[in-house]
Amino acid sequence: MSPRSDLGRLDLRDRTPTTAELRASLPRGGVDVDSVLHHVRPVVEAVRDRGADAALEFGEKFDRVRPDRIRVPAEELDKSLTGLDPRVRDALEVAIDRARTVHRDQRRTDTATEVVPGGTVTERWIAVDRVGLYVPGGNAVYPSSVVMNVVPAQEAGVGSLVVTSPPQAEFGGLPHPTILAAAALLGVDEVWAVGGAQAVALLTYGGTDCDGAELEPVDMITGPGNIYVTAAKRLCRSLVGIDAEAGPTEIAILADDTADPRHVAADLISQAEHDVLAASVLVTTSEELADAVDRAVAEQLHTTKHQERVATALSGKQSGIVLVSTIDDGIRAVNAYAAEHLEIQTRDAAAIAGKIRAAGAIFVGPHSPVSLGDYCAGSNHVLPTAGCARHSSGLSVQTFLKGVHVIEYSEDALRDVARHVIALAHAEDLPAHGDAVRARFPDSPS
Ligand code: HSO
Ligand code: ZN
Repeated sequence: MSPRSDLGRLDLRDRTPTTAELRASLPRGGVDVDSVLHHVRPVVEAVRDRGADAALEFGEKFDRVRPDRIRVPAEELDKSLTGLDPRVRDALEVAIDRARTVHRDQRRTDTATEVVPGGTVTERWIAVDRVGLYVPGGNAVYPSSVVMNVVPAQEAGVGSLVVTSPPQAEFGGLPHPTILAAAALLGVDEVWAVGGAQAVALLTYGGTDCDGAELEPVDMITGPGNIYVTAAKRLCRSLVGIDAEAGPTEIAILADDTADPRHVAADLISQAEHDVLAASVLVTTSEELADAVDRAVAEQLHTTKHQERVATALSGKQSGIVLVSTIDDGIRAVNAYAAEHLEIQTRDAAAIAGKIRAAGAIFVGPHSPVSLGDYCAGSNHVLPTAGCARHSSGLSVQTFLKGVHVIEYSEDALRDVARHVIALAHAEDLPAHGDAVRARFPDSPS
């Protein structure tokens, strides 16, 4: 018999834990962003005070590279497309196309409600004017994340987009060519070669490139990054909008005895490949499946490329196998966990999926692995982590829209409701509020 993997086990079959107990006992990691704020604050302040010069100095210190110019020249974007592997180009085009199809459908339409005759409230959806998309460099080269950030922003109608990604010494101080190519395929022509906390600060405050070109500040910053990038976003969030803070990736799989253990193992490994802190959790009613997955993980670990990283992630406290007595207990467990990605590999998977109340995205049935959603399902892969799926959604067109109420009342409609406004103003001891209405009807009895 093959050996077992290092996945820990939690047996809940003899208990019915409360939601609080589930949250406390289910495997989960965590990143302490607060602990690096004191390193990041001086970086943000220096870029605020000295702009691009400071950003370049920090790049030289941390990334050991100083690009000639922060703004990537247009010819470099063109060149990146010429050099792109045609299979990767095809795949990116499919990913972009499917993401557009889904995100185009998300666009909300304005709604005009006639509250009373002559009194309307219209909700108008207005796109954020200028958005900065952070794309990490280094080990993680994710052109797919460029797609997942740019497409919803474009479909929302964001007029001005800048992609920023760390300069790479091996590419002559430019961001990774695949990142440039993804931006070019998406029609983004403004790319900055700057990374880390200094990139977030530069997006927030703006600056001037070495050759005098303006780096305009943005209204909102989205995109994943390391702990320093996240800390910088936290520090800048009063000045710019940010997306949710992305923690290490997570996959939870709810499975019964009908699931194929090799597929479950492969899917757990697939997300563990991202990061030593990634979480891979199997919740199952079947001890046989748990044992078989354990063996399959041990077997597949031998051949997977990022073996060490995966093994560390799977043996960490954030990963493991949870045994439950019934599928309803399993549903309660995964709802309490609120995973970034949740796969349902059970009988009647669609019906079980309908009972899920908290997950960043739900992958239903045996042919919907998370990797499909990472690249080519059409869904977005920027999703809430660390249990935030209890209250938040992934990136969508909606992220880049602001709902603005437009209020228009006629004289009669205002007269009709005036006494109620005055009564409430009086109840709140804000009589000037009432006076503002009364002033419009000087002849009416109060
Ligand atoms: N699973 C990651 C996204 C990703 N996977 C990018 C591959 N590339 C977080 O949802
Ligand atoms: Zn992934």
